Amino acid sequence: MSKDQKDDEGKGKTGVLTKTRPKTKKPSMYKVLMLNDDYTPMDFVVHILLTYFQKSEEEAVQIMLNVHQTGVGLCGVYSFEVAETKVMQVIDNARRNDHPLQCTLEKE
Ligand code: TYC
Repeated sequence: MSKDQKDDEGKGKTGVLTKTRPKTKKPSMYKVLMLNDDYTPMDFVVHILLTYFQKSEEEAVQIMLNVHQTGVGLCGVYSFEVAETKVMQVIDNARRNDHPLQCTLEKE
C-alpha cells in the first residue's frame, strides 16, 4: 500500500467530536435551623449543639444565645439526608426530655 493510499483511509468519515458535559448536579444543601422558645433550658440547647452538630463549647453557647436573642440560628449545613436526620434526632431528644425545642431544615 502506497503512502497516499494509507492517508486516504477514513476519507469522508471526518466527524466533529463534541465534548458533552455530563448531566450531573451537585446535591442541594440544607440549613439546619434552631428556633427559640420560652421553656427549653439554655443548658439543654448547648448540650444538643455539642452532641449533634460537633460544635465547641464556645460555639455552642454563641449559637444558643443568638437563637435566644434573634429567634432563630444556624446549626450547620448538610445534604438533605443528613439534615433531615439531625432534625429528627434533635426533636426526638427534646421530646424525650419534655422540652418544646424546635428545629427545622431549609434549602440553602
Ligand atoms: N429562650 C430559652 C430560655 O430562655 C433558651 C433557648 C435558646 C431555647 C435557644 C431554645 O433554640 C433555643 N430558656
